Amino acid sequence: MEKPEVKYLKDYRPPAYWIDNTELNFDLQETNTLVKSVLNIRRNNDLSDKTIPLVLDGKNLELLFVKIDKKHLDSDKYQINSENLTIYDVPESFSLEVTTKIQPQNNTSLEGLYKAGGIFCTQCEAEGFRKITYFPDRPDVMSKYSCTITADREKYPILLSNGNLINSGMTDQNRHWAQWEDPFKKPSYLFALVAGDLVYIEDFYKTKSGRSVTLRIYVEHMNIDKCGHAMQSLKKAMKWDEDVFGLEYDLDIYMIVAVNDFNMGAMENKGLNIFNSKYVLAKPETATDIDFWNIERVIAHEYFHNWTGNRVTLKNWFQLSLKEGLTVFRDQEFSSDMTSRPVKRISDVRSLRSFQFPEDAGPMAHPVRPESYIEMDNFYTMTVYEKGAEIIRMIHRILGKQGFRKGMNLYFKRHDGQAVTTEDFVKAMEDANQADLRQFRLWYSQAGTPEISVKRAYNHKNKTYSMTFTQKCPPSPGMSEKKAMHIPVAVGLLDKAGNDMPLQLAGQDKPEGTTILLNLYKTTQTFEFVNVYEPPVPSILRGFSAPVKLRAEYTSREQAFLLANDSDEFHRWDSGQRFFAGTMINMVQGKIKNHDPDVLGAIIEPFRKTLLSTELDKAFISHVLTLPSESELGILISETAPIDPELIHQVRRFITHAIAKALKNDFERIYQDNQEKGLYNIDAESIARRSLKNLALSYLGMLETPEIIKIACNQFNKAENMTDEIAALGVLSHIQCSEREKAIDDFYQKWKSDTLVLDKWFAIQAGSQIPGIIDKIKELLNHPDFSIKNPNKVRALVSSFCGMNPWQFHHISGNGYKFMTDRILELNAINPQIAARMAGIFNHWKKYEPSRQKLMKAELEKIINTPDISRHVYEIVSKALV
Ligand code: 0A1
Ligand code: ZN
Repeated sequence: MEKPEVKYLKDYRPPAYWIDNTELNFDLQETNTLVKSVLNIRRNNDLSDKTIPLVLDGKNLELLFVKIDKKHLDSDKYQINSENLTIYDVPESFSLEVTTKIQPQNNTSLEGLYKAGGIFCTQCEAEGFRKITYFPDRPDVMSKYSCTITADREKYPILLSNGNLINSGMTDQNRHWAQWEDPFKKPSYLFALVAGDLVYIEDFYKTKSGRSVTLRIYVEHMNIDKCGHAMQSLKKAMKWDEDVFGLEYDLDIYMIVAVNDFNMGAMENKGLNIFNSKYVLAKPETATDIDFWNIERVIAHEYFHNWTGNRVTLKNWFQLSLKEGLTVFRDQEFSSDMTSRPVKRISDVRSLRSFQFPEDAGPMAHPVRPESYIEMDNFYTMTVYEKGAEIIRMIHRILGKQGFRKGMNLYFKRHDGQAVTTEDFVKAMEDANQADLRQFRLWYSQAGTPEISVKRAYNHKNKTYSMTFTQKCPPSPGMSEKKAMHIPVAVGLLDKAGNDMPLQLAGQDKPEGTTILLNLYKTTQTFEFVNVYEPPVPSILRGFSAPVKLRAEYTSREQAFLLANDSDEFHRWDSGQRFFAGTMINMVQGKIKNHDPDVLGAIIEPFRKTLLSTELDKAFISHVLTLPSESELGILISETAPIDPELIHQVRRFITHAIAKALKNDFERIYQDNQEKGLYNIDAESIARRSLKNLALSYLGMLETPEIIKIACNQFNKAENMTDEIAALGVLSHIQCSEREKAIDDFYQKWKSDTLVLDKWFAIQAGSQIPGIIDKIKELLNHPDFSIKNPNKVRALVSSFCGMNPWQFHHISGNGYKFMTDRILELNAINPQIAARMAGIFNHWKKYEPSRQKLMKAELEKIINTPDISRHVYEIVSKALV
């Protein structure tokens, strides 16, 4: 294909025209939908050039009429091409009326206005509004919207848009209409419309200033009994944002709609959030504990966007992290307050390291504030979201909780109602605290994960302890030289007994606490602690105070010691993971022999101690005892050697099996002791108990004995909640036995009418460790309940195979790779966004051993040489091939 255009941050120019009011009129029909828009347009007089034509974005639209100030415009006064409508010689201020025709029922990209499962709905972020009508589809053009929807009354009894319902009525016997008005100015990406046969649950929230807000969750009829948890989550989020940030909701109604066909998790459209049903619907029988948590998190995330994203929005898409990094930070803090802070931190860091670190070291590496893109949809990345949140977390640490709050207050005071940049945010933080974040800003502009090494030395005579930190950041695409960053590193020192030492830096007159924040500014920097009464074991990067790779060169004895003693739970967990990973990596690399009893003993003893601990929180125990996955091991290995997924699989399997065998009795006891007592509950303690119990079951499952199969079947058959049911099915799914087949069939029969539960059924099979599972997966592509058009189904069956089954995906036959390429090419024509996400699976091909490299490269070449490849897929694949 021709090289698509690249957009650059440096080319940003303010808009030439403002749109003060946008009046939309939708006539929803079965074959054609008519969209009429009336825009009040005003030239941006800040620009000196008064002759710039009006350029509107539009894609896949059929233009019917254009009128200026109510008069039809002659066709020689405007021009259309596949991307724009350009109108020349327009007055300084005028009204523009445009009527377009679209076919939402044929729109499989799930972007713009689309119809799926009989429901009309929109997804406008990032650039989907241009698929609805001609408009300056950019976030710095903010406008007041009103929206009138007309549709068949029986098929679409519910008609929704942003803001407040102003009026409604009948046009004839069969068709009705509703008019909505949003009093707040917003960019086009926050526009939303829904029409369908939906029902809702309703509740109310009284804001801290005493206003009553109506809360509604709209779903398909059969899901009305699964909305309670989402509603409770929303109310908790509203309260939390008032308590922690003083932020109140601003409209009289807040609506959430759940749809099955959705590219992402959810969307924060003003007053009318549209959600992937996966993040709304839950009852204990159908949703797991993790699902319940995710719903609470995503509901909160979208709600928090009302301030961080909607009230203060983006100047351009390069600033995406301004709303996403900040909102992820807010949802993480919310979840920490609702559940357990250390456990939340552990799972967030685990996912950051598993997904964001590799992204930042691969061909798609980009700064949190990117400099360029081909397709914005490809930049909804772990870097923009999760690394962006880490940046905010560092600011929070550096300024402290109160300083951060002061910064937030100033940010809203200055920028409410505006479209701004990450720079504006940092400036507000700085100004509110008289802080200097000049060097810190590099976190936004430099890609790559900084690496920190530490040299430590204890001086017996002077009782001093010095730590010398050296930072470096590997080169990224288009950015070879990196400057030293401002990196906050939280440190503690443990004495021989495992207690925290009081910390006193040279120059301080007394100790200040037992965790200290060391600020690194230079490439190499030394810190000296005084009055250190014995050689300590340092606990470095407590709470994961910065998103860096730490090369601390701990001995395995120190790691085991920290696992047993560190008062910082994050670092305690991290030490355990490094310890377990280190042993497995040594085995993969042939540095130690599999059957060395000392090696196994060295792993099993700390494992047993943690498993049987009575003081530790059970959720924490489950995290510590979840060994680094095959993918995580691959990432660690790839830093020094090529990845061989088959070898990693064998070693990890060997170790888990050995642990299961050695601790069989302990696991059985834990399994029994943590059975449900009394009623099922979703409080943190019950969730932790179930997770430990099911972890024990999964280790026992490694033994594949008839006895264990019986236990798993028993749990599967008796389970009254999805957490236990799916955990048991998961264990059976890896064991070749007749009980496995029966359980898979029974599960299908029981849940065949619940599409979200069927996603779990597909995913469990895709993750099965039974050799040759790819044939089963191919067969499932033709299952009547599978649909390549539904992103959740694609993620369940196709992505789970790559993610949960790396050794089979990377099978040396290349069959896994071919399977993926076929899916990517199939999806390219249906839904380019999802196709591009799938294509990312080959991003790390260079990290593998030569034969697999060659195979993956061939697939990438096949994709890029396919005619009609979308811009989305082109961007990912062309960058991977560089
Ligand atoms: N802004 C939403 C997620 C979202 C992002 C992109 C989309 O299409 C390209 C759709 C939704 C959020 O952060 O929740
Ligand atoms: Zn978001």
